[in-house]
Amino acid sequence: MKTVITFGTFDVFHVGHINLIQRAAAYGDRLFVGVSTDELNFSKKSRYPIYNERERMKIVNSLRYVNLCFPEESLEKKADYIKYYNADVLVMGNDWEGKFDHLQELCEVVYLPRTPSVSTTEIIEVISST
Ligand code: C2G
Repeated sequence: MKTVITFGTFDVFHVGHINLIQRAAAYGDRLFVGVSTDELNFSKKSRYPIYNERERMKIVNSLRYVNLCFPEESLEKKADYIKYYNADVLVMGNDWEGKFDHLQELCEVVYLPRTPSVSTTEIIEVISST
């Protein structure tokens, strides 16, 4: 049983998110997803997500590719989550390229290309300007 783990905010869920999740799931037999908490987002981006963490986790948890969903409370806790969930592969979008190479001592680390031309930030900008 090969376990894949990935992390993200998944705010205003869009096709780029599902492409990443679908490809991540294909790396193993089950996929566990850490969803960034509202506080983690605030500390990184100085704003809260549009959808709160309960809503974002409900969306991610309802996807057929996802076997388990948990709150990601700190970017620095990735090693702890990998060990706790016995993950064999960490998959991240390539906006994080190289950032988690040190975790290769715990599991395989894979960076996947992002889906071009779609982002939560742009969606929010378009909606707020109309
Ligand atoms: N993604 C993608 N293509 C896009 C947009 C996003 O492949 N057009 C991927 C990202 O690379 C990431 C995942 O979808 O792997 C979730 O994206 P975000 O919600 O933007 O996640 P982020 O805030 O970068 O993650 O430990 C990571 C943190 O949880 C934060």
